[in-house]
Amino acid sequence: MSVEHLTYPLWLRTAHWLNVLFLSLLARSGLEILSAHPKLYWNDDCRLGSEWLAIRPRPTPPGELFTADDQEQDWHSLVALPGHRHWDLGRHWHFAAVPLWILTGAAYLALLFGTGEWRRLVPTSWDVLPGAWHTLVAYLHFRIPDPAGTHNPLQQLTYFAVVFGLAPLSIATGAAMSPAVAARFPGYLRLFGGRQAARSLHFLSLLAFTAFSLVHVAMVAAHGLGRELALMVLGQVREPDLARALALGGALIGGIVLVHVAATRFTLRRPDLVQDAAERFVDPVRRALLGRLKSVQAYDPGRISPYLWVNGRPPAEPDWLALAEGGFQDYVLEVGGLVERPLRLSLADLRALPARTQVTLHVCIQGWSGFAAWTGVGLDTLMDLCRPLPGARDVVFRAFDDKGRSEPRPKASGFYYGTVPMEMARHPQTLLAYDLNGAPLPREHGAPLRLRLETQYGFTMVKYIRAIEFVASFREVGKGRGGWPEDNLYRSREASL
Ligand SMILES: Nc1nc2c(c(=O)[nH]1)N[C@H]1C(S)=C(S)[C@@H](COP(=O)(O)O)O[C@H]1N2
Ligand SMILES: [Mo]
Repeated sequence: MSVEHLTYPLWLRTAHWLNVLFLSLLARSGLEILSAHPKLYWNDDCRLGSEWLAIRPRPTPPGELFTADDQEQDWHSLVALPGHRHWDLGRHWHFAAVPLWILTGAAYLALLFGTGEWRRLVPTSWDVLPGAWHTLVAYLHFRIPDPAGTHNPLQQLTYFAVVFGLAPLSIATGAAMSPAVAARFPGYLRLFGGRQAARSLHFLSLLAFTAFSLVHVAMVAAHGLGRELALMVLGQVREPDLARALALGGALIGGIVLVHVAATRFTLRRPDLVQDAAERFVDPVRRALLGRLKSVQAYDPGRISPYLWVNGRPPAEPDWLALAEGGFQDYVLEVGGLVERPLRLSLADLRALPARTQVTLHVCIQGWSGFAAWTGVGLDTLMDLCRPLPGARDVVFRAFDDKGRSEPRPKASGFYYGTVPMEMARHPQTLLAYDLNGAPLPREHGAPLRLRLETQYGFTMVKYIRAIEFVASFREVGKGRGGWPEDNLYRSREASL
């Protein structure tokens, strides 16, 4: 096929430029998410020092309690969307772009196979392999093989690998990072060698996409910027059109840059509106896909991680400190709100109720994970005792820690809390845990009582529980976003992915 005959239909060109837009948004917001815990592992325990990649690692001050929040980094808006420790907001962009990118890809594939265009992309003969080799050798000798504009064998093979290998891999590994998917389909994680391996592969696919894009742009330049841009914006190469192609191509790239700049500035200026938009348009998609999954995790006790990371330092409040000094002998859990029978339970009362133990994978929204055995009372057992009224739709878990006082470098202050929809409160593995790995909860892991929600990210599992309250809606609690991180860090209450 000579260059005069190579034409790109409008839908193909549209898909190409949408792909550039969404992939670049995914890359920058993905890096923002990585800045929350810029370490990559192959083991799901995230053993200290076992990371294969640590970006700009910092030494930890000796003697201090070491928590995951200390690992967070401030990355520049040039690489991360929006940058500057706003990975909660970066997540909103990431999960807004994911469905749009996948829809673009699905439409592209449908049209590709519907129109016969696929012949240009899918190799139909093994000759493509030696052909690709010869093309590569030619490039390495700085010779431009074949008439410019046609898909040479190397180009065909590369595009094929990107569309049918790299893109599905990044989607599949992205899905594997969902705690809900991991909880419902533990076998799916094994496909990748675990959650951290999936996370590592997800990052490596970003590197592969970046390498592809750089080489792709270099090739476009090498083959003649004007001609190639004409193909990519006008669909065909005709000499008189070259100037117009350059202008149009420049405008498209400028438009994409403008979207990035506007998205970054708007997010930093009006994070509340970005959170609103995510609540309205992004969270319902995640909830519809993942919200109903129930955890079936039952890992072997042999899998328990030697070290479980800590996030959220113990309360600095005098009441909790006094209770801790007394071994929580005087601790009373208050259960109230919209219930038939309010309860006041000591730790001994809780331990007298039927107990459950589960070995599960804890997944923090920042990226790290770890296996642990949790023992406690099923929340359903407690609900059978207090009998929530029909109007109760959400359960509030209030904690002892005021984050403004418990953390050395707090992002915000106020008492930690979380809310759980009634349905999830009844999940078989929803647990009020008082033991970790067979011993009473250590202080830093939430003594004397903490929540386990095995399909959700760690931040939903309130530690240092002071009281439980049944309410008509989480909207009437705090600032109405569903929890302390949601109220103060613009995080989504949707914690399945
Ligand atoms: N009260 C309270 N609960 C909390 C937090 C906190 O800061 N305060 N941090 C949350 C986060 S972000 C995570 S990942 C888990 C960490 O549990 P761990 O420290 O036992 O590993 O607790 C969650 N529960
Ligand atoms: Mo977390």
